[in-house]
Amino acid sequence: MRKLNFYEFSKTLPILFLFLLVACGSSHEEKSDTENIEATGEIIAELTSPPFAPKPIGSRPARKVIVDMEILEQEMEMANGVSYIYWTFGGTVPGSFIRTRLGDEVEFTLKNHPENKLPHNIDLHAVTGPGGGATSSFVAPGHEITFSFKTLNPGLYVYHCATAPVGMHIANGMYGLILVEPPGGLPLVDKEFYVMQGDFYTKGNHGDPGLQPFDMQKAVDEDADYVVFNGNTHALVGDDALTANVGETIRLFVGNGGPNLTSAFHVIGEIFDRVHVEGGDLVNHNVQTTNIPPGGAAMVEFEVEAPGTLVLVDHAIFRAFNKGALGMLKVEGSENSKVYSGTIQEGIYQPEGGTIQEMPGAGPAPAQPTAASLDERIDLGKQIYAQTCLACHQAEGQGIPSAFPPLANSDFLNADVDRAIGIVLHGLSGEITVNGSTYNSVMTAQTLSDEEVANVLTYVYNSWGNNGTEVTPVMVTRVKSSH
Ligand code: HEC
Ligand SMILES: [Cu+2]
Repeated sequence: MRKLNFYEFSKTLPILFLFLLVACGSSHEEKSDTENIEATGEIIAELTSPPFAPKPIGSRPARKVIVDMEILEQEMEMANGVSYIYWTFGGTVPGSFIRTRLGDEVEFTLKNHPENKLPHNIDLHAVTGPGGGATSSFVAPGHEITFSFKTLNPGLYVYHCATAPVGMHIANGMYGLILVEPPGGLPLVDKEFYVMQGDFYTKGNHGDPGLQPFDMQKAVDEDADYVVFNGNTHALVGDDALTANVGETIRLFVGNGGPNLTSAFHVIGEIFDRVHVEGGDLVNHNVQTTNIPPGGAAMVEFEVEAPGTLVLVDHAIFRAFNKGALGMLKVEGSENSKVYSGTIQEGIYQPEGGTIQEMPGAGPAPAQPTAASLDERIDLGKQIYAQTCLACHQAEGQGIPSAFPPLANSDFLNADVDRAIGIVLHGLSGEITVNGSTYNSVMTAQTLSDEEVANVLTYVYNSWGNNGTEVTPVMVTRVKSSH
């Protein structure tokens, strides 16, 4: 390549300057323009569950878009024989896909199902405003809240719950994607899919059967048991694999909920023709692997030229074959020997990924156990604590300063057992003083059986320096009927 000498270079400078001026000028204009785009008329947003995305916006003008989303806490399968209590936006991990256009006015209603145990909120990275909406959307179980925002920047954005402890809400599956299309929409493709990676932390190791509670320490240590696409190890394999036909153009909306791990997103057997890097305007071409950080996204586009099974992985490859970050795109059609001679054998990756499938089944869920001794009551209570109370009162009952009071060595707890039973049964609000600090917050009523209330409180009373009281179901029933 010929080098410019200084003289030639100085001649090009003014042109360069002019170019920069125009570039800066236009981008400033764009931003103020988007604030002023008028939203006319009203539509109800089409929300879709993964792996599908709603219909493209096409040529529609900016509108008022009504989004109605329900938070559901529910047990679902993490892997064969392994289940987990997921906290979800819309009943799936990732949550429902929201598709908007630049300049839309989104009226967002967030509902927290009455049977949920925890308050939640939503932080949408597409929102310009405090906490991305989180400060306006905090909602307790059995309540709903509405807020609105205008989409000012096109791109693909993550949304997630931002309720303390934030990491735990995200680790339990509270994330999804919201797309803001430019006017006129993204170029049309034949198939679009919605895929989101997440890392999960369980008390047991990868594959240990049964209902697995969240493990806070492993999450802090970033020591994931599962790294998966769309919430579990099998969301995109077998009958649930993505499908396409030879010659089709594909767009993957790929997000990463984290909470911790950056994805080296790669499709085995394909080269990305285009990647909207970080979900923004910058388009890179001919990419093998793209980095997607937690709380980030990318749009990945390619044409499928030959039949066979393409394999979606996190190319930090132990995550794919040993932790679950593996999905499939089955391409059907006639051979194209110009591109590839021979078919990728389907299931070629199964022997390694298959370890997940070979775990012994957990069998039918056992009937609710009744404690026969104090030790058993404490054991059962410990499990309930991990699933129900830990999120707020923390693993060692230490609480969170000025948000959640401690249960460890709590003078308030130890002073009155009937009051403690009442708090778990009916919830608590208003100012209280625990170990000299005041709290003025809300604990929602917990939906537990009398036996469970007895067990969990017995566990608490027999842990962390508390006074060793045994709470029996009879005591719980008595408090209930005296109320
Ligand atoms: C959504 C968060 C949350 C969950 C889940 C939760 N609590 Fe609480 N808890 C609170 C808050 C907040 C307070 C203080 C309320 C106030 O300020 O009036 C509290 C207060 C208490 C108190 C009295 C204060 C103290 O520290 O001794 C007890 C006892 C208690 N909770 C037990 C439990 C038990 C047992 C569970 C599980 C069955 C549980 N809580 C689940 C948030 C929660
Ligand atoms: Cu949440």
